[in-house]
Amino acid sequence: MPKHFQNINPATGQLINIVPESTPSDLDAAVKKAKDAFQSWRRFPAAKRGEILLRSMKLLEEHKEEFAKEMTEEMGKPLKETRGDVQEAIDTGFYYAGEGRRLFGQTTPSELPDKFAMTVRIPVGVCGLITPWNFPMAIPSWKIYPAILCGNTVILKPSSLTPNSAKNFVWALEKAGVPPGVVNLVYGEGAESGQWLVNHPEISLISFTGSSRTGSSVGETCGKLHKKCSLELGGKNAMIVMDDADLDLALEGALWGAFGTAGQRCTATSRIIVHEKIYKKFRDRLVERARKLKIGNGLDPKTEMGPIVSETQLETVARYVEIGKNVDHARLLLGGNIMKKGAYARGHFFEPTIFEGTSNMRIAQEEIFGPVVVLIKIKSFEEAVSVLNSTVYGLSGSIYTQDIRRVMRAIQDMETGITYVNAPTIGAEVHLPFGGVKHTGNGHREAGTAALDIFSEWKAVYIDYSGRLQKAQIDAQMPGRKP
Ligand code: TXE
Repeated sequence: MPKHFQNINPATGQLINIVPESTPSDLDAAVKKAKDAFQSWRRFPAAKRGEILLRSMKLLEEHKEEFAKEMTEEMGKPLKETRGDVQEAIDTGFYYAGEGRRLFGQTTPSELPDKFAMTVRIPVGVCGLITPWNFPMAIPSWKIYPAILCGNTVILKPSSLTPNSAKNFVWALEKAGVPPGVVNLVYGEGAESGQWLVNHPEISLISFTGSSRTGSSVGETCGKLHKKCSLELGGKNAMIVMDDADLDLALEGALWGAFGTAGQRCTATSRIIVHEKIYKKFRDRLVERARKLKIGNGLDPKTEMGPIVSETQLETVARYVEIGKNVDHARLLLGGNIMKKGAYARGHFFEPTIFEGTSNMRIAQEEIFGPVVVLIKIKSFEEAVSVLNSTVYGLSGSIYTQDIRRVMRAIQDMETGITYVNAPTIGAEVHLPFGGVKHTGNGHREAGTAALDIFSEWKAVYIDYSGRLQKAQIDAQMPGRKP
C-alpha cells in the first residue's frame, strides 16, 4: 500500500481528501515520460505551444469560481484572494501565450564580411518545479507556463498542503491539449520527493520557491550537479511611512500588506518604518483598525483574514511572538495569541499582531510568515532606508511620501528586487520581473520576459556565406585590420 497524506482544511480541521504520495518508481516514470515528450515538444512551433496556453487560460477562466473555492478550502485565504490567485494564473497564461509569437533573439552585425550573427533561445530539457502553498495556482503557473512555452517538459511537485489547486491547474493544461508527458505532477513531502527531483540526473533545471533554508540546500545540490537553478526565497519586507505621507492611504496599505493572506506572502509587509513626527498617530490608528479585522473561514464573504495554513506554521508564528516578547522585549501592542474559542477552535487562527520594536530585534530580522508586524520609529529618510536595508533579505520594499526627491532616492537606494511608491509591499503584476536581491534568491527573476532567461539557454549562431575560411579576431583580411 503506497503512502498517503491528508489534505486538511485549515479553517475547520476537516479532512478534504487523501492524496497518494508518489513512490520513487512513479517519479522515475514521470522523468522518463518527460524526457521522451521533450523530443517532440521542443520541435513543436512555439506559436502553437502558445495557442495551447491560451486555451488552458480560458478553461481557468471558466472554472475560476470553483477552483478559487477549492483553494480556499485547502489553503485558507479568503475567496477574494483565491480568485486573485486563479486570476494571476489566467494572466500569466495570457502573457506567455503571446510570447509564443515573440521569443525574440537578437541579430547583430558580424565583425567579418559575408557573415551573419544571431542568437536564439533553446529549451533546457526536463525541469523540476518545486512550489509552496501560499499561492497554490499562481506560483505553479509562473513556472509551468514559461517553461513549456520555451519547449521544456516539466515535473511539478507542489506543496503537500495544497495538492488540489495544482491538480486543477494541470487538468486545465491537459484539457487544453498539452501532449502527454509535457507536464507531469507528482505529490509528496518535500524532504523526500523534492530532494529526489533535485538529485535526479535526468532533470536539467530546478526552479524552487520556498524557505531560504531549503532553498540554500537545493542550490547547493544543484551547484554540485551542474544544474541550472532558480531560487525564490524569503523576505522581510518593509514599508516606510514618511512625515509627509497621505496617512489614510498608508494605513490601508499597511493593513493589506501586513494582514492580507494572514501575512503568508513572500512580499508581505512585516516591518513598518514610521517617521517620528507622525508615529504615534499612525500607530494608534493602525492598532485600532487591525483590532477590527474580521477573522474567519475564507469562504465567508465577510472574512478579511483567514487561518494560518497548518499547525506547524501556526506554531512557528506563536514561537516568534514569544521571541518578540521574551527575547527581544518588544512592546506588544495588539494580538499575540492563537485563537482557540468558538468557531476558531478547530482551525489554525492567529490574532493580527502588532509589535513596537527596533531594527536589530529577531522579530524585525527573521521571516515569520504570519500576521505579525513590527513598527519601527525613525528620525529621517536616510535612517528609514538604512533600517529597510538592514536584513539579509531583499524582496520588496515600499515608501509613502509626496516628495519626488525621496521617491527617486528610494528607488535608487532600497536593496530590493521590487520597490513600490505609495502602495504596499504586495501587488506584483505578471509582466514585470519578480524576485529579490541578497538572500531572497540567486539572481534570477520570475514572470515577464525575465522568466524566459530561466527556462531557456541562449545559443549564438554564426552563418558564414563568404565561401572561405574566415578567422574571427585573427583574420588579417578583415577590413581595417593591419596584417
Ligand atoms: O517551506 P519549504 P514550508 C517560508 C516561510 C515559511 C517557511 C516554511 O518562512 O514559514 O518557509 O514553509 C518542498 N528539497 N516560505 O515548510 O519547506 C516542499 O515540499 C526539495 C516562504 O512550506 O521550503 C514545498 O513543495 N524540496 C515562501 C516547497 O519545498 C523541498 C513560501 C517549500 O517548502 C525540501 C513558502 C527539500 N529538502 C514558505 N523540503 C515564499 N518565498 O513565498 C521541502 N521541500
